[in-house]
Amino acid sequence: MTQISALQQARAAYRPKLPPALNQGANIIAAAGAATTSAADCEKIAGLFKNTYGSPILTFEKNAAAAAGKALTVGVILSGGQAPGGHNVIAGLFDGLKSINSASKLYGFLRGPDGLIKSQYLELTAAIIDAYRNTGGFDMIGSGRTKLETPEQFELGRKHCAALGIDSLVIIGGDDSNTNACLLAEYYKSSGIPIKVVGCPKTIDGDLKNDQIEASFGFDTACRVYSELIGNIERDANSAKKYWHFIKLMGRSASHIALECALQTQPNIAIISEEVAERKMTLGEIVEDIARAVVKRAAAGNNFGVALIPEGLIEFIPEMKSLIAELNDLIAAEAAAFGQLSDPDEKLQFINSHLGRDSSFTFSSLPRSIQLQLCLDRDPHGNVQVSQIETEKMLAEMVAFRLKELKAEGLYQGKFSSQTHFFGYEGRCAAPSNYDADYCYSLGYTAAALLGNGKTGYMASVRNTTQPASEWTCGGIPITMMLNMERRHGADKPVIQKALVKLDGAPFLRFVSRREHWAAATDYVYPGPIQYFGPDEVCNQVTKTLELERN
Ligand code: FBP
Repeated sequence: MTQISALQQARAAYRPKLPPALNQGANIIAAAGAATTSAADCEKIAGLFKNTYGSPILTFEKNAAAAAGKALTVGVILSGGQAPGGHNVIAGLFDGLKSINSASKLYGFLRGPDGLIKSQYLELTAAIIDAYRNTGGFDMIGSGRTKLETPEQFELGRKHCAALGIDSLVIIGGDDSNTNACLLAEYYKSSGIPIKVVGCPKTIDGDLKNDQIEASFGFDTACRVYSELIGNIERDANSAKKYWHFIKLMGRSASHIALECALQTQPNIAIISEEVAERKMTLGEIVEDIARAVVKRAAAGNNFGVALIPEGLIEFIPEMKSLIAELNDLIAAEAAAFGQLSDPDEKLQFINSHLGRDSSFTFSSLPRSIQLQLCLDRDPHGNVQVSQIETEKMLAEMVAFRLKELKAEGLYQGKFSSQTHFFGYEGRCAAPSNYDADYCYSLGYTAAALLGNGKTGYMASVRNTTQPASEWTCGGIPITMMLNMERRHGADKPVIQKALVKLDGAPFLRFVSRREHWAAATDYVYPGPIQYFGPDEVCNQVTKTLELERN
């Protein structure tokens, strides 16, 4: 980085806040609670994690700074999609380790778990860390989606850590990466390998949270970026009064981002995938609901509006879910024959002729562009890459078609013209909000304190974050406590329970209580850009989701 922006320069000087327990440094003794159990399937999980199961919740309490602790040599890995604040986790970890003993060292494994497996790393010095404080992105060391899950990979990890003298690993990732951190911790402990493993909760999707983990980092900033953009579009829609905007929002599976953005911006429509699944809605019913809202607004002279669509929607519509499952199996089973086809029409014909009756019917009802997107390459786990499916275009097209029918029946007299957008990558690397800057730095610092205590199989936890940082608490949650057994790729596997939107939760209920009004009225809220400096109510607010969930 030869030139940095004025904002980045000013933000470099920002000193993230820490929970009071850590203000004197990370060399602090943890208070342990009672033994814990897993989220479900206790017997099976206990059997799989004989050495790490049942560890107590740990809390760091404010006490006098202890004398210097043992120097630690730690490796850090960024895993999965980018999320604002990742650099601050590393900065907090670095500062925490140095506060324990100035001779502590931190290595960053490059491009995610691959860096550990291939022994590609960078020693993180104070100069490197300083250049990235309070910045967005994961470019300090890069990230990757390789899954760390096999004993062969664990062995390579051991070998490469031993070569660098690494005694501990910090894995910054989502539910899958933290599940794997737990497997790794168990493997090393059961094999008598003295490498400790600690995780940190990351993902803009907001679906790694539970009673102990209040939020995954990055959600706050990403939602603020999207809400700014949605607000701008709402204002444009209300100025020009001629477009319906269909906006798809990231979130691989859960609709937390769409819900939070709806609460922040009050659009006319927001679809929540979890509700679609619960009500077993068909694609036709979703289209009908949107068309009805368009008709109603048109009758009041408003031929414009804004609709939010969660990225993961398609997999929550029962008929689409079956179709996608069938397509995944078909494309895997017929990979050779399917791979030979280059002509799109031949591909579609091949798929249609191999699908069962119901799926073939659903497939045929989709616009051609979506049919082709559903046939694109799968991700490394054999799943459809939902961010590549243009659900927003599909819905806009299907609503337009339905409105034509209604017009022909004399039931609609308005004008319908649509614009489509997808907001995802725009928010994943934004400079972290004050919340994420503080939260992430505290998570990294807490991870250092856990390692200073010689703990393994824990996730760093910082709590009470709806209050000022002076009231935050921190500690470690045994990852086994978050596990349950789920069917994955034909086998029962221990995984961290993914937190979907709860339909009886306060954020969704607030949305439900307001959505009819928002659909008919034009009651938009324009949040504007993230503010880093200024009054508390402008720059130090928590997300509506967190506020509603915790208060
Ligand atoms: P993580 O769960 O790894 O944090 O990633 C989340 C996410 O941003 C999703 O919202 C999105 O579907 C996906 O990553 C996109 O993945 P990619 O970066 O590989 O395109």
